[in-house]
Amino acid sequence: MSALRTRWSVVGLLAVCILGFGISNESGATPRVARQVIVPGEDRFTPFAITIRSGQSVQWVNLDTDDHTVVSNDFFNTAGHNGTDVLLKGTDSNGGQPGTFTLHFSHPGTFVYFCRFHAHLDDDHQPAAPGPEGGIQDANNNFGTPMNGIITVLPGD
Ligand SMILES: [Cu+2]
Repeated sequence: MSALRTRWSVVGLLAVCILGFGISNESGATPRVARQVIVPGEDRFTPFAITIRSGQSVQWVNLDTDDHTVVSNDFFNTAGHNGTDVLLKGTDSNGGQPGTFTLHFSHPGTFVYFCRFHAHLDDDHQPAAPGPEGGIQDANNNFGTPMNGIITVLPGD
């Protein structure tokens, strides 16, 4: 369990350190999309980790031909939107257009999520790769990486 906590602490720290520069300062009353998470033509979310401020929104854009999903991992999720389970249509099932989905985050925390088509949660609530039927194949032909991501929501300005 301590290894589990350490792993997620590292993920959160990396998100803050590496992606903190990507925080945009936007003015205006209406919430606007601060960051996008792209599904390229393969089974992954990119970037894996992003950081936003409370009051900002994130938009997922599925550029793949296949459908994917955004599912909240409620065991780790502290940023709201528990129970999220949304189909992110691929271009094949969406008239040639990328499927999109937007969430607005109104308080700090982490939003940990996965695609239930290309990952599942193990006994420790960690996303696990589904094997050759899905997930990300590396250069050595292993399918060790589940399709998942994390959003760190920092306090607002
Ligand atoms: Cu997927």
